[in-house]
Amino acid sequence: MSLDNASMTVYGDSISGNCLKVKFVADRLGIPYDWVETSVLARETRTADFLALNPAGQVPTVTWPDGRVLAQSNAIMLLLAEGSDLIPDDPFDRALMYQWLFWEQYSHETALAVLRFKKHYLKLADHEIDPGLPLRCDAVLGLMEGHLAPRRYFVGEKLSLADSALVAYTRFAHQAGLSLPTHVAAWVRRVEHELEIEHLN
Ligand SMILES: N[C@@H](CCC(=O)N[C@@H](CS)C(=O)NCC(=O)O)C(=O)O
Repeated sequence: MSLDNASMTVYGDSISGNCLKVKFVADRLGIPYDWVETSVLARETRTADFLALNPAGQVPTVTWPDGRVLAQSNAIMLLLAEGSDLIPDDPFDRALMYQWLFWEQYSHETALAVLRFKKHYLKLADHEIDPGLPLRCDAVLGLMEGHLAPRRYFVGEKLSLADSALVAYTRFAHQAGLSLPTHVAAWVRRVEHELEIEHLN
């Protein structure tokens, strides 16, 4: 499929880091798209029309005029970035990028994004939140800090999809009541600058 001549539609919620990942990569690579704002809080991902598109009822979901549909933020980013400098040429560096993408989904997003949602959007008090969740966030940020202390990017000393994915919820950490360690904070600014996205706090 050529992405050049088939314009895509992104069903996304602007408050969602997973959706913003798709925007970051498409904008960076100059890939045109129509953005259809789809609110999770308003349950627009649970309408019959949306579920017909993506039975998982989740954004981001991307469609093309020929009827193709693709979900999962990291799968979408990987498709958009195919052949670009956001995916390392070296096979081992590429595998490291996948390593961080899988970690992002399994360990990072499930901690930082969930804590942010509970605190910032559901307005839950601390005593209503599983005490293990902030601890998992601290562990995630500690691991990132250790990795970034001697380097500027997650893989191969240049921006890759690993950075685009991990920055998405890390830059919202203040909304989860978390403060970023030094090297993580500097990396967020660096990646925001490279992707030309605004700094939030
Ligand atoms: N692993 C998926 C997660 C997608 C996801 O959880 N999306 C949320 C918004 S961030 C959603 O659509 N939630 C609505 C729902 O589950 O009802 C991805 O990376 O795209």
